[in-house]
Amino acid sequence: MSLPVRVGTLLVAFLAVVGGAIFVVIHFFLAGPPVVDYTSGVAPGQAVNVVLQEDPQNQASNHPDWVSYFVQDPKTKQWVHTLVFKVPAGARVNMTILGYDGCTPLRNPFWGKVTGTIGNSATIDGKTVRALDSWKTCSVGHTFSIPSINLNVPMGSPTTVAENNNLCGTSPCTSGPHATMKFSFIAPKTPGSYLVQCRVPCGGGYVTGFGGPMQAIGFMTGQMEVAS
Ligand SMILES: [Cu+2]
Repeated sequence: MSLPVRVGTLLVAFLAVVGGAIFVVIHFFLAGPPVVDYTSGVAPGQAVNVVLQEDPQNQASNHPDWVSYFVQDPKTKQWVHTLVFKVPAGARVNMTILGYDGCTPLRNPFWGKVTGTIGNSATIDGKTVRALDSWKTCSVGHTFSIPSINLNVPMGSPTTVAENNNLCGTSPCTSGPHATMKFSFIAPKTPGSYLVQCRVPCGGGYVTGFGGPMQAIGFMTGQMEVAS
């Protein structure tokens, strides 16, 4: 082989390795979970209807056994594996959350209280609630909380032992025992990113239950993007 051919071959091989490394970094380390947009086509002052579900697993990531939220795309109605969604500033946000996961007791009964919603209440399967006692009954799966606006809503779970032994096993869930939570709140007037966090120690297999999905964006941690 002539020298130019050898140099050329070496260069091509080198660039292939560099390209592969760049792909790995961008694809696995820098790419965040997708943002589901609830702002397009919404007139000023109009309410938006955000639909989520929380599941015992996800089958949509490198960690299929982690508990996770999903967000429904308002246009396609497809479930997207993420907990990042965008709403208009100052809009009324009507939330519907399907709770397919089983119950886990809260570390602090304070997180069983509904705060920051219109009326400081939510409905679970049509019943108005202001607080859930996760120690008295098996009743709380996760929480949906946005700390900076004092929003905290405990998510109801299927309540019976039979239901908890027979949870939906393929995510995003389309059937199986679940509770349906509804509540509304007013999005902040200031555009920006607002942290969304679950307060149930639902990171099974991690120290104190607060690792894994609890600290991974798109699972039990997310962001509400408020658009200007
Ligand atoms: Cu959780």
